[in-house]
Parts: sequence; C-alpha cells; structure tokens
Amino acid sequence: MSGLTAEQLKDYKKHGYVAPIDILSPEEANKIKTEIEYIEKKWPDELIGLGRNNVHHISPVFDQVCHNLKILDAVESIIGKNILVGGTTLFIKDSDDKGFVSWHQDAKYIGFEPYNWVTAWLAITDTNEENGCMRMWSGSHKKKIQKHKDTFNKNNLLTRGQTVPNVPLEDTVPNVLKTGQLSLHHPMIVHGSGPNKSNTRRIGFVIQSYIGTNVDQVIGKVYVQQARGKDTFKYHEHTKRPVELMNRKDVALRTKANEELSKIFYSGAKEKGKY
Ligand SMILES: O=C(O)CCC(=O)C(=O)O
Repeated sequence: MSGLTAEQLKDYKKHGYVAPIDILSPEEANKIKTEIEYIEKKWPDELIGLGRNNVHHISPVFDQVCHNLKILDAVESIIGKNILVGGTTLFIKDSDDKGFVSWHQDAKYIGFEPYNWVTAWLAITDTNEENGCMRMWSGSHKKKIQKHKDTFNKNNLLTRGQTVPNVPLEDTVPNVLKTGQLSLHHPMIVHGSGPNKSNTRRIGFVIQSYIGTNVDQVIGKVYVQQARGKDTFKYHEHTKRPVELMNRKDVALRTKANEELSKIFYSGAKEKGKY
C-alpha cells in the first residue's frame, strides 16, 4: 500500500484536509467527463436535482473511481483498512453559474458517526479560484460542530443552504486542483466555494464519503459498497457493483438510495430545496 506520506498525514491532521494528491491522468479524468456528457445527452433528467447523487450505482465508470486503488490507499491512511463507499455526489458548476456552496461542516448534516470517515473530492476539470474551487478553513476541524443557519438560498448548492456565520476569510485557503487530482477533507472542517466566474464548466466528483465499517448512519439509511477489508459491524445494506450503464435494477436501487439520502439531508428542515 502506498498511502499518504507522513508529511501528507501531518497536513491532514493539522489543517483538516490534504491536497493535491495525484490520482488520474488528464485523459482518464476526461473519460469521466465524457461519461457525464453522454448521460446528460441520453437521459437529460438523470444527473439534475437529487440525481446528482449516487451516480456510482448506475455507471461502471464512476463505480471504478470509487474503487481506485490510489484513492483507497490514501483513504486507508486516514480511516484504516476496513472501508465502505457511503455515497457520492457530483458538484457541477456551469460557466458563469451563480451556484455556490456556503460555509459548512459535513458532519453537521450527513449523519455518519463516529467520525471515522473522510470525503474525497476528485477534480474532473481544473478547479481554481476563478471557477469556484472549495475554500477550506484550515484547522477548523479541531473546533466543535458550529451553529448552522438554514438559508434555502436558491443559488446555494447545499440542500438547505446551511451556513456557518462569521468565517474568518483570512484563515481560509483555496483548494486548487488540476484535472485528475484529489483532496481529502475531515468531517468537521468548515469549507465552502464561490460561483464559477469562468467560461468553462467546473466538475468535482465527490465520494461523500468513505466510511470505516465501524461508522453507523444515525439519521437514516444508506446503501454501501465494500471498498476494502471486511465489514464485521454490518450496520448497512451492502449493494452489488454495476456492470453496465443504467441497468434497470441499478437505476431502481439508486432511486431508493437517493430517496433515503433526501430524508437524511432534510431531517428536521422547515422546507425542501431542489437537491
Ligand atoms: O464542490 C464544492 O464546491 C463543494 C463540495 C463540498 O462541500 C464537499 O465535497 O463537502
């Protein structure tokens, strides 16, 4: 196992995230972009709204990313050798898109406990300050869960526009990634991202998240895949990996998985947003 270097692990522990990690060549990442464009053309409703979630259940191309050995080696360095894929999300910002992601902590609303999990953000295109890369509040993972305000702003790409107020911008760092590079972030780190002011699309494929087998879902239900090691805890329903794009049974499974995810994300919310 190659995994993170001692330096990278130190960075993760100190700052709450580590980046950049080289995973895919630009050509490999481009194949994923092509898969997105193919799905969007053939099934225009499939990746929008709630459909941005769990595409790995219906597409072998995305499924293979979740089981990429380089990613799993890096993840193993953080959460140990018994690893499950707990879900995925496509964060796409079209050119000149007003969409943004408010400051938030994933641990606040995702429902995975204990926090032996990590989120993997893979750049399918270059991602930088102009096109709305993530910004990380370095070291904020060491604080408690912060108070979030549900804003339901229509341009917010988070389900309920949950927002941590008063983030000191001077302590936040842009998470700039080249196509095919990855960042790993801690459940408690406060992070967000601005709009895409460029004339090209910004695409992130996010494994949200890789969870240790000892991690339960305390708000609702998730469907998991075994990525590495053994699951002796058996908290979750395990699913098969897809072998063809948009197989009928896989599509039905993804629909169920997304309905369950929606219940988790909107648990206790006063209204529902578009994701
Ligand atoms: O892609 C983005 O801009 C934000 C993604 C995010 O918040 C996350 O992966 O936890």
